[in-house]
Amino acid sequence: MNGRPRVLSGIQPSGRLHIGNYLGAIQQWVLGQDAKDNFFCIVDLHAITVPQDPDQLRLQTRQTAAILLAAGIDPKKSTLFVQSHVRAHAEACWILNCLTPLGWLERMTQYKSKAANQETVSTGLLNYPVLMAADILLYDADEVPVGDDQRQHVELTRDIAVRFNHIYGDFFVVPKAVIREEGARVMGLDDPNAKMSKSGPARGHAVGIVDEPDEIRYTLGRAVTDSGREIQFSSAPEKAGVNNLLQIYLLMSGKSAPEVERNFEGRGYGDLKKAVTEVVIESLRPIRERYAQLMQEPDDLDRLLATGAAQARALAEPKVLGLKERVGFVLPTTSDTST
Ligand code: AQP
Repeated sequence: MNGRPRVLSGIQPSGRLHIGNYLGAIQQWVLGQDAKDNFFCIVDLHAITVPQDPDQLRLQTRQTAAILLAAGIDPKKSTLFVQSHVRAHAEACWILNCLTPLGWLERMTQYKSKAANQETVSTGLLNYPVLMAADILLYDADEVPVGDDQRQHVELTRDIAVRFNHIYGDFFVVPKAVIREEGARVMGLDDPNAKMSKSGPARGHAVGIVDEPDEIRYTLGRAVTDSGREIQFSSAPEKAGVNNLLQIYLLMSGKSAPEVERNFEGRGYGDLKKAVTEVVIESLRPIRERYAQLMQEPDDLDRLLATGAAQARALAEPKVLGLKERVGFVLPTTSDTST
């Protein structure tokens, strides 16, 4: 690790990955790769906290891996793996469940909003943040780069780590969330007051990272704006649509906020949408092309994920053994490989 901060972050293979996932998380993972010791996890155990079709989940898991690689996650610099390939995550989750007060979980806002959309709410959905704490704490991660929607879960991870350390003695690193100011919460294009989400409406809501240019034109062309004319960054609720488009433009173009505003001075919303569309299509084009190549070779993807899982296990397994030891379990003898 060479004294570099250790980073862990995850992404659910729960649907079509969108530019909110890209700008809130993946882009910062890629940009931080050289300076950090990186672990990126495709969190399939998290995905099943809401119902998933098994074949679709398998496909989405490989698609997610291919998107991350196409976006620039480099297996020589980062460990990329599938959560369920490292069983220490589920084991650590159980132990942490047993010291996490129910009330801490019941007040999680993501739980409340996701539960409201489910006919039957699984206990897994309630426990989701504890599993996320296990993901992070197993690797002694210092930093967790995420979008703003995950801020509360990282805070809870810190609380769980502090509680464990208090009861059993210093054992976990207490991590911090790393949330960029720009792109931390990309909003839905059909409703700029709701977060862009994989589980949003099928069309018009999100731009998928590997969407075809025509689909991107469709979505951004219909983006909700307002009845005014001002094209400026603004936190006013009535300007949320225009502000969202400007944020997307800023992050995709690499320009500064004053440059972006100057660029649109005296221009109308139609021009804004066209410019955002072009910059999004061109920024995502190399990712889409590389993704298509990677998806032709699923065996290569699986091999790469197997290597990542072996690297992850090298850290997670000793850590979970230490965890079991702390809470008082009799550890298996070295000849017993089943645990
Ligand atoms: N709209 C967003 N803006 C900025 N960042 C976002 N992230 C998600 N949506 C936005 C960040 O992407 C990373 C991976 O997210 P996730 O797969 O763990 O799931 P999520 O946060 O629950 O995101 P979704 O896309 O809305 O998925 P579903 O619909 O399945 O719940 C995280 O760092 C997240 O913050």
